[in-house]
Amino acid sequence: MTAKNFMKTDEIRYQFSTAMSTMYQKEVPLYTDLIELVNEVNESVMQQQPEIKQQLINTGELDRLGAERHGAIRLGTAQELDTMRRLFAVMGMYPVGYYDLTPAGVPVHSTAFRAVSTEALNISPFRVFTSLLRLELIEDESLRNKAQQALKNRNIFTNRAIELIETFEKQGGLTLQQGEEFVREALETFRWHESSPISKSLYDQLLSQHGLIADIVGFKGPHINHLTPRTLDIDAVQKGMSQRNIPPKDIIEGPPRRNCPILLRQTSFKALEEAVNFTGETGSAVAGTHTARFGEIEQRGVALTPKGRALYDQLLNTARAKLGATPNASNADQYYQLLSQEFEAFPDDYHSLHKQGLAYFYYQLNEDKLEAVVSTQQVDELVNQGVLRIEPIVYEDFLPVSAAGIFQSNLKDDKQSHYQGNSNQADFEKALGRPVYDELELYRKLQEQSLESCLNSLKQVS
Ligand code: OOG
Ligand code: NI
Repeated sequence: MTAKNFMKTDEIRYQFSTAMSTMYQKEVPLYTDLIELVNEVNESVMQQQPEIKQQLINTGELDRLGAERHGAIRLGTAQELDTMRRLFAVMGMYPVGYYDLTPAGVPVHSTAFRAVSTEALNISPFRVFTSLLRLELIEDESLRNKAQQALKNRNIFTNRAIELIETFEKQGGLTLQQGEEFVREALETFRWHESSPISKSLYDQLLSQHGLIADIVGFKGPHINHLTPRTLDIDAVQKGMSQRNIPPKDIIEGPPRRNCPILLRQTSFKALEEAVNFTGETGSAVAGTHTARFGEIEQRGVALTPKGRALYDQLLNTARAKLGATPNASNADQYYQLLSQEFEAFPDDYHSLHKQGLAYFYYQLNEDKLEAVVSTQQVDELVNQGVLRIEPIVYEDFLPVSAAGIFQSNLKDDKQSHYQGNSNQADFEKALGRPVYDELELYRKLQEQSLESCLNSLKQVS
């Protein structure tokens, strides 16, 4: 079989993300309302601010705007994570970044599986925030053992999905028919289950440790716990949710509202309380409920350099320290005010962000300026003369403080927990079976490649 007979991994990812969205909309109808709201807001932003639409055209993002979504899952064992890595590779998704959530009282560490090239991202930007439970942080030994046993008893992948992963690895690809079958089989892993294989009493014990532990150990599989469309105006969506009876989370996570969005702002609607039957060893069902699944919205902005990220972290931490509490409904106004005050120190126009080395940009040639050629190779000079245009490289990843806020607002029991564990990227990568990509390195390369290609074209002109 030759490579050209294989279904493109980008196409498999595209189909998978569409199938996932359809499934989740059936499972959580409120999510459909959210998508409608987001589409309306995006349309109106592009009508009122044509420059934003033009920017999306220049960076190739316009066509993917409506398809833009991420999801999240939580896994229980190293073995599950390792197989999940192989499953995502079939769809051209690779682990990028390491996020330690334990300092924020959430006993997991995480990565995001996503496409890595601009081209592939523009075909389908679908990504999955994937967390691994740190069972070693449960101090109660007997409970830890019970949790371990429950995880050992489950197999989250269908046999056919595993066969198709192996076929992919052996052949170097899947045929169209195999690819479509793979999408159906892989989807099974992410489905919601109304019955829990553990007893209600074990579930309650796990829940009293941490809502997340109950969510992972209590179910047959890692149900997708949210999907997230991308909006161009998250404040408008936050307001719109209340008007449509979609109950929003109290706080928008991330940076404040700005003219030039940076990184990522996120909010969600609160998780549903859903009926679950707990079966346990006895096999007779006991009725209960579980709270885990929600819908989220994200507004993405320009990716920051290490220098920009350090400034972001510093300003965010200062604002939160001044607030002196976890942001919530009762201090929201004060929190936003502190945040805006602190972020006055963060330049809010693309040229300053570029000049000060705070953010990553694509360089593009302004074709109409090429006649006035060009006696310099100085990048800043070329930008000043308008020969090179800068376009923001959108941030494709996540933020640990924001992620912790999203986790916490959607757990049944949102008491603050404290864990002693050290951040441990090496352990995570051992479980994963390979190192994660460094996201900053990926952005730096995109910027560098775009510059090289501009300078090459300029050489040819002059
Ligand atoms: C993941 C929460 C993190 C995000 O967008 O930051 C996340 C989870 O709740 O499993 O999805
Ligand atoms: Ni999310």
